[in-house]
Amino acid sequence: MTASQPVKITVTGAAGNIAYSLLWRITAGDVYGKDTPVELALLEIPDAVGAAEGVAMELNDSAFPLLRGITVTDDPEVAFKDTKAAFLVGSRPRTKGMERADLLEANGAIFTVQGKALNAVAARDVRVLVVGNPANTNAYIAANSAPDLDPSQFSALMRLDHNRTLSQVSLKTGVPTAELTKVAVWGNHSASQFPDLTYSNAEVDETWYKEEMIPKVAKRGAEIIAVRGRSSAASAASAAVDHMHDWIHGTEDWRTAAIVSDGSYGVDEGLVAGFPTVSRDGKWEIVQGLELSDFQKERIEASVQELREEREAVAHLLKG
Ligand code: NAX
Repeated sequence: MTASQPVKITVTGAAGNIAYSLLWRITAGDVYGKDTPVELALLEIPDAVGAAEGVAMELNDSAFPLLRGITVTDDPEVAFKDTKAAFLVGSRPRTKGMERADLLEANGAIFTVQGKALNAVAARDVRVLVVGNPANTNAYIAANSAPDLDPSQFSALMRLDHNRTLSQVSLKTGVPTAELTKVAVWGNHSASQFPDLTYSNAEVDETWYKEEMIPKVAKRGAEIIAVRGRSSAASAASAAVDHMHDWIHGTEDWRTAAIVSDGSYGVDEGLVAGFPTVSRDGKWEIVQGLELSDFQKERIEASVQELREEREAVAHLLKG
């Protein structure tokens, strides 16, 4: 890609909290690099298009050297036309009294439409990262609504869980996050997730790891809401940037990405689950050949079972 050709990047939920941080990081060049100009498409629901236009005004006011244009729209086919990277952040939040099944249903409707639109108009090598919850199952729905794209082009954000794990270990041991290796988070982006230190170089006490760290990381989203009064936003945006950056540029060490399973480690083929992965040649690859203990198998199976139940709850949306 030459410096004069901008890359089109789409962000949905553009008037929301996460986008307010994410868009600035993208436009600063933190995803594609400081020499790649960007053209942004901001997708919102009709009621929030006005607010997204305000976000676009502020982005323009930031005078980013790499910014080549912004489209604000409520039409997925406009937003995804020729896009190379889609951050699907917007989703229907869980409101008081809403059952998980209703949440899955409401989001299923959003992600079938967006998957179909990506299938129809996005660049053929588009990379899709679903951030909006329930992220894994929303990515599963989008991937299954896009038959002309490869399942490997769809992923869900579990890098925040990965980063939270690195951070907890670093705070406990004093070892900087960049020096910690082979950390991964398996399963669903939910309280059932399994942050796994089995292969890492972290020197921590087993009781702390199993009884304090795992639940702390798995429930960190709720803790942030309790303390900050609002859900994680800048840290989620930062993780989304890390995920897309590494997907494009590659990694040496392991990262966690929720990707479409090929059946590895007993995770049903087709489910979108967090795995230990590396990014090579522009693709996420599941780290192979790991021996799993009974403890690991149990934890992974519990989270995968939740993903199976979510798949079951949305199956009717994908018929026909
Ligand atoms: P906000 O409620 O601030 O913003 C969401 C925005 O999405 C709103 O402006 C809304 O109008 C828009 N939206 C809704 N439906 C849309 C559609 N069909 N097309 C386009 N836009 C649409 O939420 P925010 O704090 O930004 O969080 C966004 C999502 O990220 C939520 O689902 C949240 O649960 C999820 N998260 C996921 C994380 C992860 O690690 N995977 C962590 C952070 C966050 O909890």
